[in-house]
Amino acid sequence: METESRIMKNVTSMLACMLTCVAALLVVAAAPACAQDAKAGDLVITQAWSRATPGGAKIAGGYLTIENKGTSPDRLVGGSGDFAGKVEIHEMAMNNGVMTMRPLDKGLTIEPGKTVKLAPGGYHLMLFDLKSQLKQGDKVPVTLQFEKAGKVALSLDVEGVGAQAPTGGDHSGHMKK
Ligand SMILES: [Cu+2]
Repeated sequence: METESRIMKNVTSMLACMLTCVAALLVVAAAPACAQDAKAGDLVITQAWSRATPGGAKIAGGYLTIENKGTSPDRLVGGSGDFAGKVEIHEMAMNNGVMTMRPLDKGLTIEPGKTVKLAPGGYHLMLFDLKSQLKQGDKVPVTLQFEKAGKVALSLDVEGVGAQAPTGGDHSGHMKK
């Protein structure tokens, strides 16, 4: 009997592990599905998202993917949004073993034929002076400013507090609204 229950335990933990792996795969596979694409000139912007903020938080990060389908470079130079007092473009990098972030004063260049990803741990939009809490399922409108493509309006899909990537495929959050 004891052996049997031990086997059951092993099987259960194996199953749990497999389910976790499958769930992780699903999240990755579903990522590009939901956020609306925005186009401006030769630029295509996809997977724009942000993270839910704890109550009282005044800053948040914004993440997106920018593809330059043209033949000349463009540059993301700034942004704005009604919900935030200020939007900056930041870079996060290791500096002497310490994670630091700094504003990109000259903006972020997107070379022709290249895709630049703003994601946790790297480039990101920094949203300052939030007027209200960002909640999971919200769509937050922002306007990005590019040197050549000009202004581009899009919205950030707000994901859960600990999200590392947009969940895209999970539309349940949107439907609740
Ligand atoms: Cu930052």
